[in-house]
Amino acid sequence: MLRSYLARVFPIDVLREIEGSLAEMGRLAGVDLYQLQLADRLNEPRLTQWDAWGNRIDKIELTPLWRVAERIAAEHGVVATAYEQKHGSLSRVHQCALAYLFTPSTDIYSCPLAMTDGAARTLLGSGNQALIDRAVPHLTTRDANEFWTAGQWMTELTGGSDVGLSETVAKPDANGYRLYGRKWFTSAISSQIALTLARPEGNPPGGRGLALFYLETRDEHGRPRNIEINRLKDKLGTRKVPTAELNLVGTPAQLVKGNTDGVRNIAPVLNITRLWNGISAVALMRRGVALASDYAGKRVAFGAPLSEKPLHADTLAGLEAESEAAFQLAFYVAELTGQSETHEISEDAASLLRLLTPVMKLTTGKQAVMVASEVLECFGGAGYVEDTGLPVLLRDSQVLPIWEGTTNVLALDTLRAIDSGDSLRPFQLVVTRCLETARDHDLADAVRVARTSLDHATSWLVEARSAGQPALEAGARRFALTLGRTMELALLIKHAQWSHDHEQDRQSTAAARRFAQSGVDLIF
Ligand code: MFK
Repeated sequence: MLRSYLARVFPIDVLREIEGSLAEMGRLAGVDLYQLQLADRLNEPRLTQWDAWGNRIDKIELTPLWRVAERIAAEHGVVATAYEQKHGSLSRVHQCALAYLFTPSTDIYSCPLAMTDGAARTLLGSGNQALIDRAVPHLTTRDANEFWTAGQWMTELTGGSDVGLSETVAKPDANGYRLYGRKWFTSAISSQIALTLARPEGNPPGGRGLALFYLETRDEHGRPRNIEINRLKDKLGTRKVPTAELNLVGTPAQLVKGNTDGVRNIAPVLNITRLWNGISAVALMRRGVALASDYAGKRVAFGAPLSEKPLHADTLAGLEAESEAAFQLAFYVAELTGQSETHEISEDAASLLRLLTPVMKLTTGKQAVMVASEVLECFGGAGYVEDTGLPVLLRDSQVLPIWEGTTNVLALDTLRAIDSGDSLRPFQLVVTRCLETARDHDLADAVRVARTSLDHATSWLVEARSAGQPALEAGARRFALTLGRTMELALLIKHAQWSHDHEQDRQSTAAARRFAQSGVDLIF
């Protein structure tokens, strides 16, 4: 799937240039990192709050897998590739392909990398030259000794969705600001810097009264800078991520961009991490489907391998279709993100990107949980037993619809994106263009399904708007998922036709046909 997609999207000479980096990452993920991941299964990060002499140290120790993952991520440019821009807008796609290969073997090391990427993009767009000079070279280096990761601290006791309610206060001092407050859920606390929101004293309530701050988490001796780490969160999954609950007790920080509009100014972090969320979703789905398919060829029951049993083969085909469809959408958003970063994007495509980022994140997040759950079932009881290494797939997938904006929050964001940018029109155009490429008779039914669900979503929006805000909001999730699945089907159809024409391969055609039967229109 990855090879076929890359062959469609990359010019052949560029593909030859990048292929080596991807093959090497594939080897690392399939051999070295995978072995380390299995050996690291029972390890978890540790917080030591006090030293023997009663000093508060709040030391974090990562697991061996994460320490190696950090080095490999830096050296292989899992963030840097997007900033070196050796291949213009396609550098973002190249980077996402690296992340896609890297992610399933590194137990959510994608979290600090996503934040690092988001912070680099945000700082570069902020115009704050001092912070750009200070941090961006560290965030985008390939030198593991110089590499910094970034955190994002937005969630407070008041919640992770309505961040305008944040209670952290920023008080000016001679060198900038000092922050006071409690962050209830952070990304990996092992990061060297963080972007966070706080309200400068005297500012009004709400997201506009917040400001975006940059801070460095530790001093030159490795001690936290006026930060108390109260505990690491005891989570269902993502257990290698040292997610912390902390108090800011006069933490030195600097404004990134103005002293208001923190929510707007942190939005580039949200959009980049939502892209990472989608790439992680398709990567975990791929790992699960690959394992289940492999097992089906080996496990004999009722006289034959599972792969020869029609019902089991049908179940696997459904999972394959979901993961191929999700893959096409996640990587299409990567393409648009790349075009936006190199300023090669039209106004229509920019508003489409604004719409598709939440749509893609929410659609692929739900698919990842469903696929992981089914993958475990494909192994019977073994899928439920920890030492197979399978249950973690489900636990880690379950975070994908929750963090970086829940399904419902992003469904409402989808409506906002449509209202603010007329983005449904370019959405319709892209779907229609994809469907127009299909000439293969075997794709005709799938094309009809995509057309019908696009028409239904369009007419539903008109009706729901006239029915009033409560009706519009109540249907927002079904609407957003329908948009996501419709775009997935359209992109899959386009790819299937291309693969048929250029590779004489019918796999994507089979996936498109199957996906079309799996519920694309979810609006009742
Ligand atoms: C592998 C992945 C790794 C992930 C690791 C995660 C670990 C970290 C754990 C966490 O912290 S998870 C918590 C994450 N929280 C969120 O993602 C926030 C979810 N909530 C939202 O996204 C809400 O929609 C939002 C907070 C943005 C709504 O807040 P407001 O105060 O009602 O903001 P509003 O008025 O909608 O937007 C303010 C401005 O920002 C507007 O611009 P203007 O000021 O010009 O009008 C919006 O257009 C703009 N904006 C909001 N979202 C945007 C955006 N602009 C661009 N893109 C967006 N996505």
